Amino acid sequence: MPQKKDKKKLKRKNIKIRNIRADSIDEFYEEANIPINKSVKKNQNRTEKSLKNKMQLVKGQVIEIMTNNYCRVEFDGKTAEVSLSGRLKQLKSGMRNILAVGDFVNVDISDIPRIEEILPVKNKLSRFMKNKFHTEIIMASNIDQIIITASYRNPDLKLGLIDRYLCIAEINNIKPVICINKIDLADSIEKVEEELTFYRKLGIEIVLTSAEKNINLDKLRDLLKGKDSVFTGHSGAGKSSLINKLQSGILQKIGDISTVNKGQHTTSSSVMIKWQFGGHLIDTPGIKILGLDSENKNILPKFFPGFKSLYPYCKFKNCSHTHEIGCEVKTAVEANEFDAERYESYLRILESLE
Ligand SMILES: Nc1nc2c(ncn2[C@@H]2O[C@H](COP(=O)(O)OP(=O)(O)OP(=O)(O)O)[C@@H](O)[C@H]2O)c(=O)[nH]1
Ligand SMILES: [Mg+2]
Ligand SMILES: [Zn+2]
Repeated sequence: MPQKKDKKKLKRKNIKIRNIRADSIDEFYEEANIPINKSVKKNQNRTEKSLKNKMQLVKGQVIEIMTNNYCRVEFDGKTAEVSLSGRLKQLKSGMRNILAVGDFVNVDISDIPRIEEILPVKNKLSRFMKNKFHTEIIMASNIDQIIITASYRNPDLKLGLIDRYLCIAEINNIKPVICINKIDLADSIEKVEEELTFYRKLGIEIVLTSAEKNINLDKLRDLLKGKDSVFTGHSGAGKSSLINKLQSGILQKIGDISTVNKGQHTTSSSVMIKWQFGGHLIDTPGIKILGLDSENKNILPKFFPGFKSLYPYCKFKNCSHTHEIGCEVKTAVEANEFDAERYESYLRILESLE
């Protein structure tokens, strides 16, 4: 039994205990140089064998986490409460949060439905507990897009905030959509467009809406159709108003679910709700505190909007675009080829992560 010794080894090597998912379990064991527990391996083989024999697997998506071992899965156009297979439970022991809302899974429906496999994720949004292990909590995975919502007036549009959310989207490999709401309070749309030139040039999807005056809600709906989306943005931007206008009652539904299961939620209370027009709204309470943290500081020079086409030409590979010589970003700013205000916004964000 190597576990005890290996735990020490882990400590010595100072390997971060992170969230390990079923699809990466073999990699984890290899990385940490731990021989895979024989009984786990045996079980795995046994499961694989019976898998071939009598299982009837269908692909589904986790839309709500109920308890540690139960979640709600959508498959074949319906939803069902499903438990983890014994093998996955075994892998899970000692690890938190093996499942997240948005995970695609293979469910065996030959008997009482059970999750047999968690499929690799394309992206995820996490937050980290402020404990010594910096434990990762996955709020949602397989997110198609993040709707960055900001009001044009009341409160006034702050592009610096949009920059921050764009960095988060880029770092997490999620497509961003900028939604400028309360457009009814703008004197001229041309003026609004002028303020957004930088983002338009980068090819970022932008929609100007008014939840109050029903402006461009059909455009927003078209963007959401068939996709799994997260709404984020400052308080008072109009997220709830927009969502309610798109589908009245949908937010109450979220409220119901989170109250009913209060106390049972051990990992996360994120939920996915179906839009009538197709796709899902991912509601995750953690989204309100979604932010950049100091760990992102080193990668920001590669993820700030618009830097992708410039930083490969900087003289230094790890250029921070602040003081280095031969910096392509600074050269572009000086030549008026890169928006100076956005560059300043970058410097402010960088500074805030000190
Ligand atoms: N003029 C105008 N007011 C709006 C519009 N959309 C929302 N509001 C108002 O803005 C305020 C805030 O809207 P909410 O929908 O609650 O904002 P939110 O983004 O959900 O805010 P949090 O839940 O705190 O994050 C409300 O008083 C809305 O009536 C709009 O398009 N135009
Ligand atoms: Mg709200
Ligand atoms: Zn540079």
